[in-house]
Amino acid sequence: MAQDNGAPALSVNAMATINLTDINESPAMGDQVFSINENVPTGTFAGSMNATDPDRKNGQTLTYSITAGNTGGAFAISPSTGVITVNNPAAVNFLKSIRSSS
Ligand SMILES: [Ca+2]
Repeated sequence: MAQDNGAPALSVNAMATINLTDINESPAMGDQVFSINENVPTGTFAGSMNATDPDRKNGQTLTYSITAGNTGGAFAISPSTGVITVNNPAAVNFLKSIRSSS
């Protein structure tokens, strides 16, 4: 409302419409710990990462990738599903892991 200071005071009412613009929000994903046996074949399921994104309802999709710690290309991740599988069985060897870390 807007009102003047005349006598009598007169006023007017109008409605304000505020449009909200949807902005891109970050996806969320928690750390995960998985356990598998050593010496398993290529393609063995090792775990699944599961990220969420508030913008998924707007048609956004998520793409998964491994960015660090994948020594020897031991694992592969499905870009579309986040499923992690064994990619290089020779790099998934318990004794070799102990040796390389000591
Ligand atoms: Ca987003």
